[in-house]
Amino acid sequence: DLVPLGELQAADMLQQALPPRSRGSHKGDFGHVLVIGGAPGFGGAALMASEAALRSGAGKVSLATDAAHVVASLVRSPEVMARGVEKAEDIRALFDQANALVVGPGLGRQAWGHALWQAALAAGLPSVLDADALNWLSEDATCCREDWVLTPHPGEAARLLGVSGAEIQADRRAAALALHERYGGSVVLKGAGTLVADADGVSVCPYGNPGMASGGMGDVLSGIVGALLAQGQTPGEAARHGVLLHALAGDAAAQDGGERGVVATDLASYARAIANPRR
Ligand code: NPW
Ligand code: AMP
Ligand code: MG
Repeated sequence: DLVPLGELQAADMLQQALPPRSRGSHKGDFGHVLVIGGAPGFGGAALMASEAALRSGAGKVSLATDAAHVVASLVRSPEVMARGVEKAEDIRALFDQANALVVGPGLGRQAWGHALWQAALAAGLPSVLDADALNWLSEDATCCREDWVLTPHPGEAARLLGVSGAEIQADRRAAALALHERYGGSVVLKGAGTLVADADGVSVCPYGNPGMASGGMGDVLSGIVGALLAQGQTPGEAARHGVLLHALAGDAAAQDGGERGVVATDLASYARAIANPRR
């Protein structure tokens, strides 16, 4: 339960709960995340998700994105195996190597994004669905899986339930539970006081701050949760621990210089410091 802990206690608990790294471990022990997203104009979202997955301990990270974004990804994060994909067949071979997917950051609402969404769904791997994957989920009315984590903001939640954003915000707990009922899995309803709802009940994250109200923050969260899924956490664990790590990192970033101007790529260094015990 995320509620009663102070920040330091929460960080201690998180360190205990994150996948351990034994002395003899190798990259194959920490999973392989495949991020699928980045339509023209939204390349940064997929890059931020893949970088966040790497920085959250994933052993390997691949990125399937529009070909125009491959060079930028290689320059920014050469550790990420970035592939330009034109059509769904281009990513099928990548599914064999991955053990968790992050689908949706910057995926877009055009035919390209829809084809990749459908291929990702058919892969049957544990998945984080964010951003445009949630929009496709609402349109295709797909139901239900227990091995996915849905990370809607209130606007995306409204589309998924066919109601207004104001109705979501009027009773966030009921909305999170309704999303779980309708779509299964672990549901992360983002925003101040992020909720996680699934078969284990509803948790609220008391951390995070308005400095996090800037583009890309949700894309970073999806990469963090994907990395925890790939490292063997259950969807419920990955959702709760990922939300906590993201919010504590956002708070550390805001404490270090103020809320205004915190950007999504700032979070990685703080998340790393929080996720690792002090030496
Ligand atoms: P309003 O009108 O602002 O009050 P969209 P998106 C509402 C990519 N990105 N509380 C909001 O409400 C993403 O990954 C790429 C209440 C509005 O109605 C996606 O693929 C970036 N309402 C794509 O862009 C950086 C809230 O939801 C609607 C709310 C579109 O994603 C940016 C907006 O949602 C971005 O991540 C809240 N807390 N939050 C990049 N650098 O490449 C949102 N709403 O239409 O789904 O647009 O979230 O920007
Ligand atoms: P997105 O809208 O998909 O980029 O996601 C925004 C991320 O930043 C989510 O994880 C939100 O919970 C977080 N966030 C945005 N605004 C706030 C806020 N005022 N307080 C706490 N967290 C926030
Ligand atoms: Mg988002």
